[in-house]
Amino acid sequence: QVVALVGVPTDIGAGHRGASMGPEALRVAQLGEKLRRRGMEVVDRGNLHGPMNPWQPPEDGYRHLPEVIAWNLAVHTAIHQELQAGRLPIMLGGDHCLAIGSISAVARHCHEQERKLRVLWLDAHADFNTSQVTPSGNIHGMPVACLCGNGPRELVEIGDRVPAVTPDVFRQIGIRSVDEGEKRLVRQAKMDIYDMRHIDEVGMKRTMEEALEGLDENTHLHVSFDVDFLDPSIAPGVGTTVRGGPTYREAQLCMEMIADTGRLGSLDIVELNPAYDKRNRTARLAVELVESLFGKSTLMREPD
Ligand code: DIR
Ligand code: MN
Ligand code: MN
Ligand code: MN
Repeated sequence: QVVALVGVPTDIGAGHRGASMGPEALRVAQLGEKLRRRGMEVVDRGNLHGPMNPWQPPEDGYRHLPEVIAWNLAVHTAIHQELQAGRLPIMLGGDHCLAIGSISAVARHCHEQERKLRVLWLDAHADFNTSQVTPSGNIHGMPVACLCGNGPRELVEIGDRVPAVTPDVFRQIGIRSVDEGEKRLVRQAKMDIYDMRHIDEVGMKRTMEEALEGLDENTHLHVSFDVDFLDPSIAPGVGTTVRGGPTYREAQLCMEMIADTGRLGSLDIVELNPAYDKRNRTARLAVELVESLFGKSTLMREPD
């Protein structure tokens, strides 16, 4: 399996500047080299290009909508091309609005290959806002809603069908910040949310067993890893920290259990913001976790 790194250097959907530096921070933390050391073939496609961040206030509930559309069209094309060529794409974000482009590409690939799709959404946030309920207008708080058909036409229509996916493909893990209007929407859509209270109550092991239940050899597993999933004490380098996230060990177990499925087909690493970091430690942690996601473990373990 060949891994393709696709850098998307923009913070166009975020409420803080700096996620545009994420791709280079991950390269500096040696993401490609670490995966190569694990015996994988890695190609780095460099960075996609798109409009500058004009840093304007929201209009009609959306900040920078035309620019968000342009970036996501570029992401969709690039990620679909890698999947079609049989490679495993890793999108180096960039803010989380870019998951509209990447996951619509994965969904299209699954339709073409007649494969099932499961998306693990690792995040402090549900990212299910709409222009009606958003407290910020920031589109990085809306990608799950857009992918499910609830958003501006130009974003909802990216891909081969509308909606690109249905809510049942998602399993959201680590959630601990959902806005007031957004709570109603996630309930209406019956989103499968393993929030921090659930992880507190049953533990990460049981949570991941539940989230990974029902995968088979025909399922493509996509992981959308918003780095603010992690507790800010270990991952300060994100724009919107929310305390009470998974610890280092919980995050490692989460990644290792995903690796054990052998079904990982594509990955987003988003919201990494080196401007808020010190000594690139959050990028280095993200790379360590991605190594686990690709099968690094302490011992040679047999499945239970
Ligand atoms: C908040 C923050 N829910 C919003 N969202 C995200 O503005 O919609 N922060 N995704 O990372
Ligand atoms: Mn997010
Ligand atoms: Mn988030
Ligand atoms: Mn596939």
